[in-house]
Amino acid sequence: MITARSHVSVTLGRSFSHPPSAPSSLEWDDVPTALPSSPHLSGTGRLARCAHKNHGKGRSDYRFIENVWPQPRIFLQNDTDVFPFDPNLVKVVTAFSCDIMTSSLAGFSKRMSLVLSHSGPTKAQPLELHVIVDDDKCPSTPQMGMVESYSLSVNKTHIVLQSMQVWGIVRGLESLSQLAFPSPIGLTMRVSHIEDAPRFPHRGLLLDTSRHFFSVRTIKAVIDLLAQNKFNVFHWHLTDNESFPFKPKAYPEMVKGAFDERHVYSQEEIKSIIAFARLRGIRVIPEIDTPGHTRSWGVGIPAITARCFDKLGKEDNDRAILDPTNPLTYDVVSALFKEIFTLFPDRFAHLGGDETSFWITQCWENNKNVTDYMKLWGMNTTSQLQQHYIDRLLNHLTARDMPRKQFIVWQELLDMGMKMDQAIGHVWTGNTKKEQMGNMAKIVKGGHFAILSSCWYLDHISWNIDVKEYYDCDPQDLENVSEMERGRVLGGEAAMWGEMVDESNALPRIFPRASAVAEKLWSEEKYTKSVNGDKVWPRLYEWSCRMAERGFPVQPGNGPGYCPFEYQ
Ligand code: CP6
Repeated sequence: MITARSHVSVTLGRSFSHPPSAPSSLEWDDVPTALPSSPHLSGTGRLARCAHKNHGKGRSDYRFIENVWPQPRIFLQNDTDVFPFDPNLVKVVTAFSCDIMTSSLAGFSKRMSLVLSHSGPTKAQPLELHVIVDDDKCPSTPQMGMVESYSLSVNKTHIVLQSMQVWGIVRGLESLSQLAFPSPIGLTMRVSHIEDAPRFPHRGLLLDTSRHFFSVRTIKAVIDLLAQNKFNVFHWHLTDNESFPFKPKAYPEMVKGAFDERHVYSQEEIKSIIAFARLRGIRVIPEIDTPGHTRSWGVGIPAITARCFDKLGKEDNDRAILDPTNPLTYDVVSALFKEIFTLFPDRFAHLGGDETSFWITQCWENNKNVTDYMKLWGMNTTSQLQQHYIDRLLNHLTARDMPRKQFIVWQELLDMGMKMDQAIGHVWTGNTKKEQMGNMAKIVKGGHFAILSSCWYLDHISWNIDVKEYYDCDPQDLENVSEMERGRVLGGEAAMWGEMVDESNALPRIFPRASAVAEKLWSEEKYTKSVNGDKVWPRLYEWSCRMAERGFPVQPGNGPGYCPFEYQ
């Protein structure tokens, strides 16, 4: 199985000293080896042990679920086949050399050492981890279409992890880290075989850094958790009405739109976030939302936002849409996009375009300067004016000196009949599942690729966790669409709008709820459709405990319980 190229061996992790004895709430007869043995597909048999009615024991049971999150496509295990594992005794054997792999191995080792410190000493044997990557290249950046599939075989003497590209290795190491669990015999690993591949190529989280500012540290923690959940897109909603946390080199006065000078992302910080995300196989897609949602733009350069008036002609100072009549608007927008397109290496960029209608009425229809401009250009409707704005914008964004990008826009731009060839539609509206799916269908029937967010609003909270509803929503449950149209669904994004979250609560609000979305977008359609609130409960509880144990402040999975090692 190992390729014939010359192999490099490195020892994983530094030497590690165990605490004398780690606390354990387990009884001996609870040890996994006491469980019935029969090879089976995970997600069936043993999950029943963790019936959620058993609230008293609930969370501690997580050690006995053969959980990998999200659920792998093929996952074979034998209940009794476990062995003591020590990350410090793992020798990595590979012919592949790439910082992405090295960094993932280091992350794996760090996480394992942490769990080891909770497990007490093990009597582990040395073991070889063979990493096989078919494609020699060390990619400069993750992109749409990257290969994330992998196969993983684990036994007492060898672990073999294989993928076409390094991205599959990154995903496979996440799975491997979840096959290990603390037990009375110390850190324990399961003999397993996994064949895995994502269902959708676009699996993201939107984070809004305009309504509240998030530190670089918190953004990196979010990105690390995204990778642990096998997401692959961080959609950065960078600017909006409330603040403009960026200082363009071409128009530095725009930074006046930030909350204050401390609440700004420098180019260096953005680069460091992108580099951090790259090592985890996470694409960073920037969104600069125009022409609406731009109140903060006018703080630095008032002339580029349109003046607004009510029906009686009284001025309303809520200037939150760009002035499409001012040539300076296009200069600023194109200079800003040029910087953003250069800074962010992803081939996709999000252009926003949402919720313009209110401001179009107030600030375009009731603004004499704007209506005069429309007459001059022979335009009868503000819809034509918005199309005019888009055409002029696209002219700049596709100019020769601009980095080439594939554009994503919010759905209503396409719904309003705006012509934007090749744009990907991002669906965010719909009060019912029927409406949401109808909106998806409209986009793909119009010949566009589509991304779904409507069902996965992390800012909408209820007394319990909303995962059941998250599972009930499937991006491809479309009526009256052809197979080709159905194939235009690229995936989806959980959306963390920033009004109600800041540094203190964003992480627990995102996870583990976004983990349900991660599974919906990664795992097989048949599996995620079979998952209901009851069925997912023990797995999600285990997974939330694992993230907590790894040092992330995630909220409880759902219902009462405890983790053997809670976040602190
Ligand atoms: N901000 C921006 C928002 C929303 C959108 N765009 C939004 C509005 C209502 C709901 C969810 C999100 N807060 N810029 C729409 C895409 Cl329910």
